[in-house]
Amino acid sequence: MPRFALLFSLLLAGAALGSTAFGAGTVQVVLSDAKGKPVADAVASLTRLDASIPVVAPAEPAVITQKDEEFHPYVTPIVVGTRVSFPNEDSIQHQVFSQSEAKTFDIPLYRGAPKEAVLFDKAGVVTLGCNIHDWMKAYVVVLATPYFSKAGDDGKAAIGQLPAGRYHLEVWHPLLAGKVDREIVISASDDTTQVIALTLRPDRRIRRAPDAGGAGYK
Ligand SMILES: [Cu+2]
Repeated sequence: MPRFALLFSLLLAGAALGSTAFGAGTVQVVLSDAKGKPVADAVASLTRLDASIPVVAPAEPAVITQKDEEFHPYVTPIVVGTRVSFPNEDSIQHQVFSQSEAKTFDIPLYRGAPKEAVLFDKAGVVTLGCNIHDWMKAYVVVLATPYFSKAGDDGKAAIGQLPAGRYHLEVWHPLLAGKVDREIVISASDDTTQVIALTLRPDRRIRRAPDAGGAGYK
């Protein structure tokens, strides 16, 4: 086959399969506070603007454990339709409740594994508490997009496998003041980095467990 004909058929194949056939992009979101310190536990999510992408909930529930009178992890991002189970690994009883609009529920005091996992069927942020240990707090971030990542201690959240297109980038953190809201364009097999300085409210959580010696959080 002459070279120009081969090139032409490759172009045709590319046009027929669409841009996703040429790979997928990755966005690395680098989050810091106003002083430049990395921000852990922030959830970065990308919502496609030029196509609607369905979310598929995992068959297995996510797990938020109660241990040493705290919820672990502190922030759990999931997609709409995911169930979450709340095993209690302490020897004392805990309760779990939420009064958030995206999910209101109440699991009465229990030890061990509660009877069933809780279904999160609406997008939004759900604040969890335990009604006998009021310092116990955790967040479930329920997302209507499959493209998200939670920042580690280095403040970095990587979102991969992104088809080329226009996306709305959002960042959520329990202490975030204001909003992070940008539109970005991903080209296939392109790696892009978004560096974002977050304005955070002061962390006023104080642990009041008797064995905590009144120590605050890091
Ligand atoms: Cu508790």
